[in-house]
Amino acid sequence: MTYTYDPQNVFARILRGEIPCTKVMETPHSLAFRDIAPQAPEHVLVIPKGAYVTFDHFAAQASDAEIVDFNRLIAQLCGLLGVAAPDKGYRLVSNAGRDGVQDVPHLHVHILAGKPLGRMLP
Ligand code: D5M
Repeated sequence: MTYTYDPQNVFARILRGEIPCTKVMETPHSLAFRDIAPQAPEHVLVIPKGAYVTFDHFAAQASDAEIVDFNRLIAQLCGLLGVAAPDKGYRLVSNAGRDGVQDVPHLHVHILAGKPLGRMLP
């Protein structure tokens, strides 16, 4: 599979410091910041610093260090936000491609939490 990365996408511009974000945490390979249009009381986006378009692109081509860093950051954020399961809980969403209705073509995982989120799948 070939992936074409657009270096002008908004998250690439955030990573380059060209536009601001409300940073929550940063690690050597990843960045977490608040979503500009929150859909829940806690809505944080987690992105790798590398130029990956989707989860499948990242999982296939990123280094083990990047993949571990990204996943551990998500887990740390659940603790930092005070929403770790089973006490409270959260939802992770990663939209990919046309059918996934991905607006920003740089891999991002949404962490949604802070209220009962309702059932997503039947
Ligand atoms: O959703 C992309 C998400 O990215 C959407 O929830 C808004 C968010 N977004 C867009 N621009 C910004 C900036 N500048 N800061 C923070 N959040 C932003 P998806 O449909 O999953 O691609």
